[in-house]
Amino acid sequence: MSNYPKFAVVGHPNKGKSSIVASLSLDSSIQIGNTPGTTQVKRGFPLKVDGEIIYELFDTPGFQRARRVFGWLQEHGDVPADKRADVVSEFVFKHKENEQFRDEVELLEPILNGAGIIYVVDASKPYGAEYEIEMEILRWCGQPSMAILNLIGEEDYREDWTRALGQYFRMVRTYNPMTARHNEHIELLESMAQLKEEWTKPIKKAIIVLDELYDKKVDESIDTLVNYMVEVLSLVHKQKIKKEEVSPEEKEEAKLDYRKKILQLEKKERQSIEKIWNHSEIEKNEATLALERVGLFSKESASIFGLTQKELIVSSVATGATAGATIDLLAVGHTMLLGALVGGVVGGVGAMFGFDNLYEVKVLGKSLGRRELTIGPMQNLNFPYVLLGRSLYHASMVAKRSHAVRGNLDLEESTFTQELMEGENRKGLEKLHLKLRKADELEEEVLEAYKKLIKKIFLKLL
Ligand SMILES: Nc1nc2c(ncn2[C@@H]2O[C@H](COP(=O)(O)OP(=O)(O)OP(=O)(O)O)[C@@H](O)[C@H]2O)c(=O)[nH]1
Ligand SMILES: [Mg+2]
Repeated sequence: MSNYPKFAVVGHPNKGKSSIVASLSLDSSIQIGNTPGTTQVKRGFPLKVDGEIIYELFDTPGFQRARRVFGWLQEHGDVPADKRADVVSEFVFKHKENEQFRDEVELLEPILNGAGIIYVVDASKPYGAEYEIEMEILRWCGQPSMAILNLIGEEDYREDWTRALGQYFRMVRTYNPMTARHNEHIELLESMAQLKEEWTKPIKKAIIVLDELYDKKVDESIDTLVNYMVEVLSLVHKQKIKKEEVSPEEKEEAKLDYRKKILQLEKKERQSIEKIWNHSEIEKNEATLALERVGLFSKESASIFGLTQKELIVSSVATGATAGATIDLLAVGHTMLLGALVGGVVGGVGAMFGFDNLYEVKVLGKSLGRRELTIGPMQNLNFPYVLLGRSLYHASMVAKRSHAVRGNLDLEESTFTQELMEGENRKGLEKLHLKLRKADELEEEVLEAYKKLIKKIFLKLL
């Protein structure tokens, strides 16, 4: 027998059992539904770190015929307390093929095989004595047990529930699988570690492993994000040209390719972040998809930039970056500036100060046939903050997302970037941006300082 702790998550149908399993096993593939009976068979979800299982949770169907089961147990159970689990085993053995008790057989099996009991109730609904039958059956199993109060709705009957559950379970804890974050996960594990002496050590170890894993995910996210920033900001697109001069078609084509590359890099960065946090299958909302369709600088994406018009005006004096700028952003004024950022692709206000004017198109090479057109790096002073604001917002939303949450990730609400624009932060960030804009060589210290700053901001967002 394997020696990692196991827990069976049990209870009434539709009380958030599967949601709790998803949240505690960091696995978003688990079926969760708003109609009772979503989970039909038991299934173990091991939490693996570096190939090693640190604990396993069993998702189970809800009780269906608790009263009948308990009736059977009482009928056959005129035995001392230490023999009661044997009676439950006998029940399961005798009813394995009986369709009537399929759900009870499914949920009791892992417990009889040694799993601890996590009994889940919805404490936003009033307590009712009908739950006592379920709790009695679980008590007969004789396994270490705790109850979880899940608040699915608005109301709060936790006091009544706690009084009742306290009669049956050694520990009663509140846990919200939809909003729980790393800290709450760890707190719950600390309680679970107390349930049985021989589980204390492995669960304490699991806590250490999970804490380390979390820190690693943060660091990997920062690396991913910063590498992406470096890649995009220093991006230079090159293209051969046919004649002495660049034709308008060639220029258009090159610009499109340049934009496409930026979008591809962003997409790649998003995927890497989602993979780090076990959210690879995540669907992003309409706005994000629309953004990909129309491009980074569409009007539709203005709100996702997370930048207010005021924030968009980066003082070129304060950052000492005027030299590298193609246009004086302060002189443009904020309405025009926003237009410049959002209007590039769709035209409109951006025509004059649009995307097109924010990078240089150069022709290099001496002889015909070898001549090249190059675009980039992007000269716009705000461009890095737009990228950074969007990426940090996305990364923090992914990192915070519980694995019990289904449905699209909504990135429309972004109002973030204040942090980026604050004096000290901006100065620190601008050092790297300036170098990338000028295509200067990157020093390790500048990059490290940048990472440190991004990490500080990211942690604040979590
Ligand atoms: N708002 C909110 N919804 C929750 C919470 N927990 C569960 N839900 C929702 O409640 C519904 C049932 O959740 P499940 O996790 O599938 O419940 P279950 O106990 O596994 O249900 P069965 O498998 O049918 O027995 C789903 O729609 C969940 O999204 C919660 O804490 N808050
Ligand atoms: Mg379920």
